[in-house]
Formats: sequence, structure tokens, C-alpha cells
Amino acid sequence: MSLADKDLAALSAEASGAVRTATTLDALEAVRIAYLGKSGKLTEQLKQLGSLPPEERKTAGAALNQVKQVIAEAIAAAKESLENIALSAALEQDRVDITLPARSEKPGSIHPISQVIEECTELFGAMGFTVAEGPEIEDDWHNFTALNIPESHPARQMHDTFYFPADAEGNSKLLRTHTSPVQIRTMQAGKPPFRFIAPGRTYRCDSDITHSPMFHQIEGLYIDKNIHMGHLKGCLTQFVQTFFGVSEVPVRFRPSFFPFTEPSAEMDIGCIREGGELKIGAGKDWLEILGCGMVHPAVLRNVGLDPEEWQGFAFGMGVERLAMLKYGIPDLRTFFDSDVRWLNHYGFAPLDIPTLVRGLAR
Ligand code: 2U9
Repeated sequence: MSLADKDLAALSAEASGAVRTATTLDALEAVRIAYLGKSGKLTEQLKQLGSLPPEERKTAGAALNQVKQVIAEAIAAAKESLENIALSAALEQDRVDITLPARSEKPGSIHPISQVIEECTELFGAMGFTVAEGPEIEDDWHNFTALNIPESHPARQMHDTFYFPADAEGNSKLLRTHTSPVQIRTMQAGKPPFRFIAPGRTYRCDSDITHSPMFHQIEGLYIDKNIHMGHLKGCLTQFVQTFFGVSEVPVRFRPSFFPFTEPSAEMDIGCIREGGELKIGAGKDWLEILGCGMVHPAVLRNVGLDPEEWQGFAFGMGVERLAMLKYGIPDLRTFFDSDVRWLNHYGFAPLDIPTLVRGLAR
């Protein structure tokens, strides 16, 4: 049975009242369900249309649909208004004060290893040295044999080499134990004279408080006609003075041995040790800083150079050691811990090369 017109008007009025009193979107949804939902009051009436005689069905149906539409429109309008209120409230609450100062970005820093390599590149660059690079995975010939370190040589054991598994012919690649193979490759690829440094990562199977299995070296090579130990001494003295920013640093060359140089020497610089502090410059103490020597004739022959015509000097130094001495870093292991607090403390602003600025200004 269908509702009488006046009952329908009452239902319409009741629904409109319910829409008006719904002050939240949830409450409005409850009203929609109560009237227009699957079992809603108006839906129930529409379901009953089928039981009316056909002549009444048409008018009752039209009346019901009109009320349904009025209620649906009222709900839609109320929904839009409630959504606007909710949006305004959210905007008010989430308001961003664009006049506040921006939070500053935390800039990264240059690792002391990169800084020292950069400083040395600049410094040797000023003396005419370019930079050469080469692979970190090397073969036996470039890492040892060409450098006058034969199969049976104790230096091979001394280098604590990391080897890769052997190939079908029984040959093993290795991680370079020094950057010297870069000099071999660069000399083989070019023509003398040569004047370059080879900075980079090197590897030795050794790990304790003063040894890291991966470390950095800077080696240098100067090959020309009539190069002698006087050039070596002048170049390396200039290097330590500029690098450490000390104008009168005494230097001392102690005889040493390397298979790839003859004669070979270890270079010490003057320093003063006082109450745990180390000061580089004139003093009664000495500090070992690098190894060097005149390139061995056998090494020159191995890259196709005639040692009667071409000769020169080479040197090698540990980058971590240089950084520790110059910047007062006490523990080698901290270089590779990736501790951001350490990097903030010991790192450098990009393009900040303090020693050079001082060194060139003098
Ligand atoms: C060629 C010829 C000669 C490179 C040299 C040293 C001396 C040396 C050490 C310093 C500290 C390695 O990292 S360290 O332990 N190096 O003392 N290196 S002469 O001589 C060469 C290299 C390549 C073709």
C-alpha cells in the first residue's frame, strides 16, 4: 500500500528536517541511508509500488520519485556545504606560515682523503705534473714483473696481495697493491718525457690499528733526459714545504730498498714532538714521510725505454698518513667508518684548499 499524499509530504518534510540537523558528514550519510538506502523509508515505499493497481502506480510512482529527488538534492547540497566547512577547518588548522625562515640545508663535506689528493694534484700540477689513472684490478705483470719484482721475490709475499680465482691457464688477476702499475701502463701507452702523479686506491690483505685492507697512495714519476737525484730532492722538498705550509722544513734522505728504484731512499722531514703534539718544521726529531728513488734501469727497459737515454725519479706516499699528519687525525680506522659526525668534524667545504692558498700566497 502506498502512502497518502499528506503522509508523503510529511515523510518529505521529515527527511528535509533530518538533512538540516545533520551537522557532520557521518550524520548526513546516516540520513541518506535512513531514507534512500537499501532499506530506507523511501526505498521501502518504492518497493511497494508493484503491489498497487496499475492506474494508481503511475501517479504514486511519480510522486515518490519526485520526493526522492528532492531528498537526494537536499543531501547533495548539505554534503557539499559540510565538505566545504571541513576543508576550511583543515586549511585553517594546517596553515603554513610562509614568512617563517627556511630550515637551512646541511651541506655535505669533502672527505680528508679527497681533500689531500686534491691538494697534491694542485701542488704537483704547479710543478708540471699531470694526473694518470689505471685499473684497480690488475695482472701479475703490471703489478709486479714489470716493476722488477720477479716471481720468487720476497716483495711479492710482503705485499699481502688479494688474488682473484685463477682462470683456465692458471693466471690470477689481483687487486693492485700499489699505484705503480698505472705508471707502467701510462709509459707503455705514451712517449717520453713523462711527468705525472698516480693517486688512487690500493689493496693489501692487512688489517690492524695502522693498516686498512684498502688505502690510498699517491705515486709520482718524472722521466726525461738527464734527470738526477738533485731534481728528486728539489721537487720533494718543495712538495713537503707547500703541503705542510712550513717554509724551512729540513729534509733527510735515508738509504732504503725498493725493487723498482736504484738508488732508493726514505725521505724524513724535521719535526718537534712535545707533550703528544707534533709540529712539522725545524727540530731535533725526524718523521718519515715518503719513499723515493731513481727508476731502476730494468723497469725502464720493461716499458721499452733505453735507460742510457731516459732516466728519472719516482716516489710514493700514503694518503691516509699525510692526512693524519696534516689534519691531526689520530685513528686510521675512522677514515672508513662513514660516521657523519666524523665527516662533519674532519671534512672540508667544497673548493676549500687551505694549504694551497697559504702555500701560493707566500
Ligand atoms: C715505476 C717506477 C718506480 C714508486 C715508489 C715508493 C718509493 C714508496 C711507499 C710509500 C708509502 C708505499 O703507501 S706506501 O707504503 N712507496 O716508498 N714508491 S718509489 O716507484 C715507482 C713506481 C712506478 C714505474
